[in-house]
Amino acid sequence: MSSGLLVDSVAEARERYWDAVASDDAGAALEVARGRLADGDDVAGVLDALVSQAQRRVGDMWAEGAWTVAREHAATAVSDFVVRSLRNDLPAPDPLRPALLVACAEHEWHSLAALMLATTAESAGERVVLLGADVSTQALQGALLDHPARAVLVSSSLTSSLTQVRRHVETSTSARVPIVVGGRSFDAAGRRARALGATAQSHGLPDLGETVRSLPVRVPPQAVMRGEAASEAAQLSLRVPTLGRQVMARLVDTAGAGADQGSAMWDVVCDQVPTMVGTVAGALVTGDPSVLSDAVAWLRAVADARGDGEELVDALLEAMRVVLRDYPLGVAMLRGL
Ligand code: B12
Repeated sequence: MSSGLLVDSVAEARERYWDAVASDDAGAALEVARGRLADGDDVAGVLDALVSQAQRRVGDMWAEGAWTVAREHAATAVSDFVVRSLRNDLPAPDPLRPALLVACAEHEWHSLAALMLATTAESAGERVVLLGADVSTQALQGALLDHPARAVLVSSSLTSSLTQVRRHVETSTSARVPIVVGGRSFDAAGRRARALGATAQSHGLPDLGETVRSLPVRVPPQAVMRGEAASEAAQLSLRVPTLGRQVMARLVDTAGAGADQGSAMWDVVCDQVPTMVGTVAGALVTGDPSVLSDAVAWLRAVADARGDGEELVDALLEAMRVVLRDYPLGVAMLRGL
């Protein structure tokens, strides 16, 4: 599309954007996004209507087995380029304004969401310090010391990141700074965000400005979580790599012989082992079994879309029940599935 032409409807722009993403054409994708801005849409609206939608579709294409992981990465790179370019076009914010610290949970590599948050907030005149992917407790503490902060915004896509989100809640509130959480791992009703002690949850980009404006200036500190479930979650999340290897070994023993180890679903299930183990911790720390049941339902849907592997999902859950035997509350949740 040439830059002079109007993109006359959101639906049409969305399809043009998707075509550009799917054909790896970053220039064309940026042109569609800039076209929407020229037509009067704001940055939050453009990111929401084009980039969020496209990324969801990217995930669906992979889940259905229609796209490889490499294709998924290429498509994400196009949207990453678009968002960075739009961010680059924004005027510099007031350097004296208290900053919004935008971070992903520790071990969380879904950084495009954080980049979109940063861009949306900057387009509304906020000063943002973008800490990016996989932000450790120490890194967040350092940033809180380095910058007078209005709030911390944490993004978490993986259900296995919820325990790490809680650590950011403790870190941020220990400096009395409000913390807003969001991302795919949260539920629409805000139950998980409340359980983690977040000051607020915001779902989409369009309501981010209002959420930030309505935050208190200071919040009370949230002490380290106590109780059996929280302590099981903390121990489990620290041992995810080891437990993941043990689950994997058991899966190979029990399901490996019968299953086609060359099948696409075998690869998917093996890839998901650490996420699923960490998801048990996520369900425990939020006291919300649906964290686990949603993740399992998603895995079953992937198996279903690919036409095989339901029994592999069952074998994975059985291996987890055996390997996680020292985590009785987690096993009880696994039994309840
Ligand atoms: C792209 C992608 C990746 C890329 C990310 C690259 C990048 N630079 O971000 C890479 C390749 C790194 C990746 C890796 C993995 N991924 Co991935 N990934 C995706 C995918 C396809 C899109 C994510 C994305 O870009 N979303 C775009 C943003 C805009 O959408 P969003 O996250 O929903 O955020 C919106 C709102 O929630 C909100 N928001 C988000 N955060 C916040 C925070 C605040 C404070 C606020 C107010 C709002 C807010 O604003 C956004 C705009 O609307 C999703 C599928 C999907 N449907 O989301 C899977 C997905 C999230 N990944 C998944 C998985 C399992 C993985 C891996 C474990 C796979 C593997 N085996 O390696 C790893 C984990 C890596 C890690 N430790 O983090 C699963 C998660 C399942 C689960 N149970 O949690 C999904 C759902 C898989 C899928 N295909 O459907 N992934």
